[in-house]
Amino acid sequence: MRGKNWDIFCTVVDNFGDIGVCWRLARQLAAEHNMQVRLWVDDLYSLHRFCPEIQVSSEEQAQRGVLVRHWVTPFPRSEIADVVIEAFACELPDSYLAAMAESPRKPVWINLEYLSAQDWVGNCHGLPSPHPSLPLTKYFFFPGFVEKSGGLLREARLVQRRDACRAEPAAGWHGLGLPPSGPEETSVSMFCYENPALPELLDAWAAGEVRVRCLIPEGKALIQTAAHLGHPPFQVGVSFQRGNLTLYALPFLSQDDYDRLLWLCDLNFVRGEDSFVRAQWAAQPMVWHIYSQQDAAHIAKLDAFLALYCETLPAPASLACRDFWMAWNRGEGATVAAAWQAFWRIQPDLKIHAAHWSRQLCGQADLAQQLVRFSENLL
Ligand code: TRH
Repeated sequence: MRGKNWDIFCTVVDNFGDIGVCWRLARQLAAEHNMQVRLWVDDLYSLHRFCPEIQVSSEEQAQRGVLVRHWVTPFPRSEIADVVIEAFACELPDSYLAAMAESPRKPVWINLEYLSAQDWVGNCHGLPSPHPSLPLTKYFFFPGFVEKSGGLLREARLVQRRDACRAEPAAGWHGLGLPPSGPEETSVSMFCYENPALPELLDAWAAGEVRVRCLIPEGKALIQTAAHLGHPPFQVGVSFQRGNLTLYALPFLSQDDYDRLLWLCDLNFVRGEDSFVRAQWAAQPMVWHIYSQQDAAHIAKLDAFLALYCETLPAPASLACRDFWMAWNRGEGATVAAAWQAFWRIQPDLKIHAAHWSRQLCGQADLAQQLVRFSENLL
């Protein structure tokens, strides 16, 4: 049946967000919409980091219902799909594009864009862009938080799985190889870019009155924390205590385990795009370290999200949340340490708010579902 074959193209620019989103989307299209999905990715190693089953030297492999293809140059001859997703403006291989143009049955060609809460997204979502020389049209598909956007990735039964995991926290922690949170202990997950404010925040937690256990998967935050602690070496599998702060160095988790970590923690520091969305499904207080862009374009993006997210928070909580997020994103250590006190006090408000926000977002059709509908309308 036409419409069942999907090709997703992904280049890994840096970090894990691009392939993180594409892998999630590919799995969901296969599992929930019964699509035949090929995922073309130029860097199998990045995918392997959160999907350990991936064999990095394999040109073609079936994993979790998806045919994963190593995107190499020159691009191999291959049938074109019914729906072609070009993720984050990565350019399709010339030979594939030519085959699309020559085909009597043109595929639906969609550019999946980055997530933003900015107003213009609603006006640009779904717009066509005719190719300047070929008989093809590309459509822009924008994920987002509002009705006029393409929605967010959310698998079926995600909320039920989250709630079931939370109902048995000891088993959940055990599954991650960690002891359960102690009494009066606040568990915080830490995933961020290199951030000059991180050492001072850790120091503030160590000297603070609250018992914080901070869980840091392998990556930039862990490297920075280890450098800050100096001696003894702080590596994966090691825990470290200073004052009221206990630190745990975790391996880089599979996407499913990372979800569990977010569900079980009381507060999640996340970054980029995909972990940011997962933290919203975790429905716990969160702090977002946005991916920084040239000319500080990311600040407008951060502002737009904060405006939407804080809209229904009581004014003092909204202010404390905004102050902490802004200081964290500017990397101002002293300001972050000072803003932490007020941010800590609003945790009960934020917890209620996060649950409400997540419920409200669940009212939207999810991104995979919207993509399927969008392409069906065009076929
Ligand atoms: O890695 P990122 O910084 O990705 C970024 C953003 O997507 C950004 O918009 C983009 O322009 C840039 O990449 C190129 O953060 P993000 O988006 O949260 O992606 C991280 C992925 O890694 C996500 O799928 C969650 C996953 N992850 C795990 O599976 N296990 C882990 O232990 C951790 C920490 C993350």
